[in-house]
Amino acid sequence: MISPLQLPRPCGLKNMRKSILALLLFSGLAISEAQVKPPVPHGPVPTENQLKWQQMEFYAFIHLSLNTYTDKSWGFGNEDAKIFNPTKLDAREWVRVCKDAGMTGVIIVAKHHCGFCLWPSKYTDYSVKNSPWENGKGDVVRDVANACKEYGLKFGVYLSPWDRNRADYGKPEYITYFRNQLTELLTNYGPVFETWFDGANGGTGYYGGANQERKIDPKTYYDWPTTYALVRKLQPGIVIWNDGGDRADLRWVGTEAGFAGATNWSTLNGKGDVNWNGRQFGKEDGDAWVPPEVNTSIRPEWFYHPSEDGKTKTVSQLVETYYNSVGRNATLLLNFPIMPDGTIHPDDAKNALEMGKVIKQTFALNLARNAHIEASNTRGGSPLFAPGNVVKENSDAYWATDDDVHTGSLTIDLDEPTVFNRFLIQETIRFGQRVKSFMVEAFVRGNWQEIARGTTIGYKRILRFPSVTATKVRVTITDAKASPVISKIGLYNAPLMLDAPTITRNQAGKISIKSDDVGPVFYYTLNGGTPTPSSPRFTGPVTTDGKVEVRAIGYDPATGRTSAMADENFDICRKDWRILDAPGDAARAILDGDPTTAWKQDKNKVLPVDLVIDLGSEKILTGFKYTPDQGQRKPGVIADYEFYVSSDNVSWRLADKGEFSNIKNNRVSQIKKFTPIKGRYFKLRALRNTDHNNDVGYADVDVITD
Ligand code: FUL
Repeated sequence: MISPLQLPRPCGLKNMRKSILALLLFSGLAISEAQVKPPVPHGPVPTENQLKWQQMEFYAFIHLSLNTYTDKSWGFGNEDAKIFNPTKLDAREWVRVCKDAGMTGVIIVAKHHCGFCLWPSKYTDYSVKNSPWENGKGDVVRDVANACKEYGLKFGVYLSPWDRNRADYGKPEYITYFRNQLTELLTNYGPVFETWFDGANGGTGYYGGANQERKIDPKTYYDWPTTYALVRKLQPGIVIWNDGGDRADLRWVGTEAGFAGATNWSTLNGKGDVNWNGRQFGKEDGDAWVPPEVNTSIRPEWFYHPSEDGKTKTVSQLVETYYNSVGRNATLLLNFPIMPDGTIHPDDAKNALEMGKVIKQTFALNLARNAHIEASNTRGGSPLFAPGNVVKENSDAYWATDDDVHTGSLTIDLDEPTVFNRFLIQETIRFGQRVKSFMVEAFVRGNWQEIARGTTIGYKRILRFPSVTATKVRVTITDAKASPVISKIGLYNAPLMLDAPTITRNQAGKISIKSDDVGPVFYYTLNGGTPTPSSPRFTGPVTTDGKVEVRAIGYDPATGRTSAMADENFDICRKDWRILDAPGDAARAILDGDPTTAWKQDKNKVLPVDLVIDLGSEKILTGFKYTPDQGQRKPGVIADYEFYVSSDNVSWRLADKGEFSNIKNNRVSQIKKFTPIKGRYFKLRALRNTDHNNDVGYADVDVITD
């Protein structure tokens, strides 16, 4: 309050009245501003550690172990420690790549399921100290921790709860061993931002020579609450990742393919089982804050396999992964499989760096930074919660509405026509996650037009759409659990990624063309001609029947750039096909034209196992195509086959038999040709799979006709 002594000196009655009025207004404002309180948190909220972790957004996983030398995904636990010799290992080089790619931390796999330790643990001999690397004096964990310190990245550890080397695995003694190792890792290497407890648990293993199958109950065996307490005591700033057992600080998204659900709640129920939906989308009314982390590898597998050279995710795929993780309220944990010599493969480094460059470039300039913003409602009318806060850089300020206002809009006046194709929005999550849905409109040539819609926001949500040129943008919160609290809004103009598009045809014969980016338009031909921007433009599925060669290019309307050409040959249309002996509709995944969907035979069947398809009418067959399941879990990749043809589904003629060569290492489609043979039914018989068990799976099966 201003005391009477501080009153401005009157100079005439008129001035005095003015001064008093100003004083009243000023003090009135001061009182009302002080009275407008920030919103009250709604539902579960993040801890300080979770908040800091989420701001890290993008960080790395490093997989290097004995598997790197045996070409396996999971070691059995009996591999010789002497094979570990990454002679060119330079952790500073790894961390430099991570930093230059825009990552903020590194999680090193200190011990994978095989039990081999990348640090000289004093509780086992199965570690680097018994390897030739650095004459047994090396410590990979120390090297990474030091490099992280040097480059200003955070450091994290993965310690596999499952240990296939230990004789005591499955007994209570192992838990003491596990905690001792955890204590080493969380005490001797400085601050640790995250610890990762892999869910893969129990099964066959060496177990100190027992060579047994050991089953444990992951819910009870590890006594997680006690381990969590230890972790938090040793590292007060840490977050714990754990999919199995008791709920930790972070959740898995249910897939290692690199995406979280577009609707994404950071909340989950603190107790009880979590299913696919819970992992992918969270639980709107969950009672605990357990945000999602997307973990995926830059190659198909986690460890390095020479057969995956050439399969590094492309820059467009990596950028897509970023939008499907960081852009969906998750973080991105991207893995580098280290090569036997201890280095990151040049392709992996190159694509990660390029991806980082694209992301940096895209989000460098918020085109709304100088905009004038108006809100349909501002909390208590107070400038503290003003709409303009959403474009203030490096500020904790936010826009909030009155408590009883759960919907509302912000109108962003850009002053001049502005081109953009990305919309970014963030909630101030320390008040809880509130928004259930929102819509974005652009003011184009005097009219409002909807350009994007979203469901949840959370920490960060990014929407992509083809470029628009607009003078104003309106964001409307259409539904929320409580009054919205928005910390940031951004408009960006991303350079389009122009890879050759993907062409698919579904069972009905409809052709689809798409690419990993949103924005390119596609031109195509159906007669083998070279597509150009004057060819037909793809605007939606194109119906075809019979054999067809489809060629397509992507085109950026803003720059006139075109992509490389994609070319696909399709044989007869599969609309009349029926898969016999396959209950339910799931087997249709074999015919849907989408190589990412697959169907598996009943797991109780024993090889040989048949897939029988009715083509609907007689055809002259000259070959067939098999595309194996691209997934990681029990794909059932057929290695040896027989192919039969029949006219009546009773008497069968063998058309071809053989092997799908190298299919274990390279799971691409394989085409087999044979002497023409007429028939209405075909039978693909699986004689052996690449894992020598009875699993049989198919992503796609097609025929070649005369
Ligand atoms: C999985 C493990 O089984 C893989 O080998 C890998 O370590 C990945 C990060 O988690 O569950």
